Amino acid sequence: MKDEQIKKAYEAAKEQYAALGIDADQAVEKLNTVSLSIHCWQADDVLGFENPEGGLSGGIQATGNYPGKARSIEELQKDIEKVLTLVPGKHRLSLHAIYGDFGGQFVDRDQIEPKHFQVWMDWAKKNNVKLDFNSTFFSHPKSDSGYTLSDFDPEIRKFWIEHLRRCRRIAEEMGRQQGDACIHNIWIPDGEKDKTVSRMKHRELLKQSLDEALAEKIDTKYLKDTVECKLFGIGSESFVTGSHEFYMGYAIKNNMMLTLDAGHFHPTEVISDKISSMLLFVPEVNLHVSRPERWDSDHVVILTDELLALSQEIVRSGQIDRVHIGLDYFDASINRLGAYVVGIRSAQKAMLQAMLEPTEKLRDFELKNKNFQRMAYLEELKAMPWNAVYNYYCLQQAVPVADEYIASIQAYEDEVTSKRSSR
Ligand code: RNT
Ligand code: ZN
Repeated sequence: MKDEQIKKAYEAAKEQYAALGIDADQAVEKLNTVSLSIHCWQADDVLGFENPEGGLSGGIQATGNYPGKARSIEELQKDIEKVLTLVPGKHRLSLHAIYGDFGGQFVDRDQIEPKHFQVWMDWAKKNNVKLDFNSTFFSHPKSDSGYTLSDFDPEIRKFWIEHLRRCRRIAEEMGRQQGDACIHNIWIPDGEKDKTVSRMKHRELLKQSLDEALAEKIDTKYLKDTVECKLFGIGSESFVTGSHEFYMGYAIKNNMMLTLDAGHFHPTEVISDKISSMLLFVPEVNLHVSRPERWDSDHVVILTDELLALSQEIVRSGQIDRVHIGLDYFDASINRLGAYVVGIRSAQKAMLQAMLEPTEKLRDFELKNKNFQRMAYLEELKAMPWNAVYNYYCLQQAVPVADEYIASIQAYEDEVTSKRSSR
């Protein structure tokens, strides 16, 4: 598309929105302040760099074997840098503990230190990106029993408590160096395949382990811990220790952040409707935006009704500063950079649509019991020219407009990722 065309379409869209009392310029400015926390693990199917032969375990799975996954920190950094040239806005990068720079040595999870992540902190500074962090409780022999922090075996628990303590210190260091709190997400795979009798015991153990690991007080200026619940995983169909009720209770009791992953609930249960409740009881909410296709399949985020509903709830709550939007999907069956770019751009498009809503007008209808009018406006809004606004935003930020990024990803595949041998 020519610049002139984009601008012309934007001017027309702006007028249409102005007629509804919405300032499109302001929406663009607002969207530009929304930083998504981009997950590092789409680049290599959640393998990390701890163990070259290591596979993925813990009830999650990346299916497909599209060529070109990142095989080293350098390749992963290069891929993310490329992604960042194809999306507007300033974003964060979310690292997992298995993505450290271990210098060719095996450094076990209870031994990791901030120094193993200095290369990422340097990279982040250079690229003007902020980091978030995740402790890694899966893909390790000490989680083979299916349990980590809630294992019956005190030695296993001790190992993972130490991992968690260390991860908090690493995240704290990231927060210090970047002058902005690093969000540290805690997700454990614990659970089992079949009818479990000692549910309460495992949950008691999890509570106790978390209490112990989180006892060290670290300033929330640098570190914000958040806990992520789940309904089930592969091999943990019947029981998951860290259920929604468990972590909702834990987060409220400890006045800490809660992570809501779009794929971690019953098939027709949606996280969009949880935002307005959780914001009343926990200080902040972290999202793992993902696309469950029939189960927690971690498909690439696309513009679905639920993505839009989620964005609307974030914007309508007026609490956008208390909601952190992280991505969490891993599709190994398609070009991985393409997966990143589509997911990021779709998340932004949904946020933009929500920001272009005449919410006050809709609330007013609601107040007056004019619910036909509310419904009709909500329907009309779907067909408003929000995409012209997004295209303009891309032009303004000097990144590819509309489908232009597709060719760029193909070129990167031809020149870079297709030449990588598989791991
Ligand atoms: C697993 C959780 C978790 C992971 C990442 C890799 O079901 O969603 O957040 O996807 O930590
Ligand atoms: Zn998640």
